[in-house]
Amino acid sequence: MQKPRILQVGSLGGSPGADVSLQENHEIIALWQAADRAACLAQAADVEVVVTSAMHGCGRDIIEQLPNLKFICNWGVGYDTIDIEAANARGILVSNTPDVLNDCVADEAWGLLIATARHIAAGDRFVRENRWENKEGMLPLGTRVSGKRLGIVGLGRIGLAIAKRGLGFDMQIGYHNRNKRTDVDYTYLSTLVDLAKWSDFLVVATVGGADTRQLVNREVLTALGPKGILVNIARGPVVDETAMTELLKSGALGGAGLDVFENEPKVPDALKQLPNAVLMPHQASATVETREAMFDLVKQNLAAYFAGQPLITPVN
Ligand code: 8YV
Repeated sequence: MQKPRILQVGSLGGSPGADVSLQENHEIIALWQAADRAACLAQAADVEVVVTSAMHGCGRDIIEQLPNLKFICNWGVGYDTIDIEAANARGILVSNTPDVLNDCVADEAWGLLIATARHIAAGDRFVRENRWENKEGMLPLGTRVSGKRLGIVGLGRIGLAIAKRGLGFDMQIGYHNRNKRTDVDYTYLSTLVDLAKWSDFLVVATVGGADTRQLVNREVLTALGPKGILVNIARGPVVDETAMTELLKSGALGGAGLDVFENEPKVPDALKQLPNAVLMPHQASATVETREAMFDLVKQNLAAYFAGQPLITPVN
């Protein structure tokens, strides 16, 4: 039997064995390996299915080149890099990988929070560079985490997992969503500035995309203040990166633990030079277990589509 043809926008190398596994059951047209992108898309004109990731996305340029496209299967929960409007206009189905990554993303948010508050990355450098042994002073004192106020921007599935961990640290939990949730009794702040003023730690866990672009702006960051710490495990463009860098540099913002950036993998040099920022290369879901589970969902959604069944985790 002929294998179904799929256009793969980018490698799923972050799930070990995923690219090979896809090739075993499908005829893969690998857009990211093509020297001539236009020619590759022309060759893929008959495909019904695109596999992509949050990083590689599937923009209007791709969608418009594929007249038979019926399904975009995304490896990742965030689909801000997929043109959902263009997909909806043509009735193209989209799936993502929700829930399976909530715990690991929340764990990493907490790793960044504690690493920033307690100078863990700076301390590691201090020891390795022999500055401790050479008695070059000491690290500055850290900020207490336990018992403080944890503010969450976007109390969705990942936000809830972050909040739950905060309870273990005896923290008060506050959040801002477009609407107050009725199923939790955490403190709801109706504006982001009020949440930032209230918070000792502000964790960004909202979806990306046009609606949340620069949501965490200069005013919000200023309200978080010189003792406040920002953590972002959502999407870089949700935070005004220029304002954040300036405020971190001047001390008007206390610290930042960042997994995501505005123009990945480019991180501004000014940010790299700041001792009060802890930087990670977009790794929040990057554990063996979670990446396996994410690819599993990709396979399940593909199998459901090719069997004419409803998708397991549809987006639209
Ligand atoms: C991945 C992510 O690193 O799920 C998401 O939305 O951002 C991450 O889990 C991403 O899919 C890699 O492109």
